Amino acid sequence: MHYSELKPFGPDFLWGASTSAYQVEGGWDADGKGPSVIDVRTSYPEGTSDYKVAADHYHRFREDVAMMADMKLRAYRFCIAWTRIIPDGDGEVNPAGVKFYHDLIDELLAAGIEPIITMYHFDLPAALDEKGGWGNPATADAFVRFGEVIFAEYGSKVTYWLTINEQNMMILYGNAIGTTTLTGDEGMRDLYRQNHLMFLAQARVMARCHELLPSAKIGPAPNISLVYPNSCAPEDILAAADWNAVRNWLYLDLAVFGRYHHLAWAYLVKKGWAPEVTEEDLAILKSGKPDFVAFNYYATQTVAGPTGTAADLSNRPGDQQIVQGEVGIYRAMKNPHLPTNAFGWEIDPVGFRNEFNALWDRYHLPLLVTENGLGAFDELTPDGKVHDDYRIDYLKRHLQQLQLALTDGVEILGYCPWSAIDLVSTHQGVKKRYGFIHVNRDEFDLLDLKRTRKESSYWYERLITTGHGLED
Ligand code: BGP
Repeated sequence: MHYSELKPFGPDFLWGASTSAYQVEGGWDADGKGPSVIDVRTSYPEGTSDYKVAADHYHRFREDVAMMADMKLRAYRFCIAWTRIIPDGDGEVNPAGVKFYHDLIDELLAAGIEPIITMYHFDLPAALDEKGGWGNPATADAFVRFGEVIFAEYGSKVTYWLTINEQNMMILYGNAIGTTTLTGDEGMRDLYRQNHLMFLAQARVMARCHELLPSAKIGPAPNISLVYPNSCAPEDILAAADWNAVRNWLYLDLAVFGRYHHLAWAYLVKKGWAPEVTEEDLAILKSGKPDFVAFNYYATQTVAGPTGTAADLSNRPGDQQIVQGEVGIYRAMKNPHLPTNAFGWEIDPVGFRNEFNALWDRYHLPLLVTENGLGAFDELTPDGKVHDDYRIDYLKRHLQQLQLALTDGVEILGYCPWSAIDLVSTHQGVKKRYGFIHVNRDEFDLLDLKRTRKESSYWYERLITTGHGLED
């Protein structure tokens, strides 16, 4: 639909930016922090850094918050590292870790920035991993207890809580993210069992949050890539419905409705990967309800019917945004209408609007964007600036579509692009930068870690303060 007038952003719209603990903090063993699965990892993708220093936000958070305040951010979405609060995941609470997040939250509130907290962003305590990780039901108990600790500590200061970041990526790319070391059918069965136990943990934590903090709001934060059919061929429509169910709706249907999507369940049964689900599980799943749906959006995906063999299901190397195809399910296609970024991810601003509408239509819960952004090889030029006009263009095109979705009638709480500050990317290290704020370090040379606001941060500030910047 075209409109001659657009709905304005409301005064409470959460203009924010995001990070995660392990990608930005550093201080990986500082002040009693225990190791997470990320810290004990022994290999990283070739040519990429580990996460031990990252952007050193742990030691420089006051300077970072001051820069966010300069940018006039109204929200900051960050993760509380479970291993700072409870170093071994289920034992003693670490007072120094608790203090760090009090200090960070207080600094944000003093600057008028709303904290939005992710409880878990890929960084499982290593001690729990040794005891079976999410595959051990005791991990869910430990997660609920971790939730109780942080709700009690920070609940009077924090309204918005996110349960688990991108549970779907932890399952679909389990070997890459470290959710399992098993491969083949055994690995997939293990992953979908862990997946089920994570849903139980999530439902319990949402219920507990509501009991302890009646005015708090809590929701899941999956990575949603709306799946397009490659054409109007009925086979393509079917394949898109199947892959949408397995990649996207499975995760949100469980979080919101407490049930498995029928196509996703049929897929799990067909593959022999379906977890055991008891009556008690179903009751737990229904007992925890989200107040909103948060989601990370980078791209859409396009699929065709599952013709062909394993060898020609996809012509591109896969990662979280590039599908690979699956025999008997779908064939991955490159969308000829979309450009790609330097890392091969398709750029689809209109897909953002499509996705808002699909999510609102399905769940009718307010939506919060917790990630969206452009990874690029930014350069600090001799004039001391980072001229990331390509990022401004990316963000502008996505926000134009967000405003159209608002006008369509979708309820949108806020926009927190990835990322507030440069950090270590999940797949491509330091050189793939996303931040509004440049951090002066190389992949392996820490240099001086000096912060510099990029041109995009000035554009974003102007948009937040004046409402201008989305005009063509
Ligand atoms: C999401 C993660 C983030 C972040 C982002 C970009 O999957 O939640 O942690 O890494 O993707 O991905 P990448 O760093 O691989 O470019």
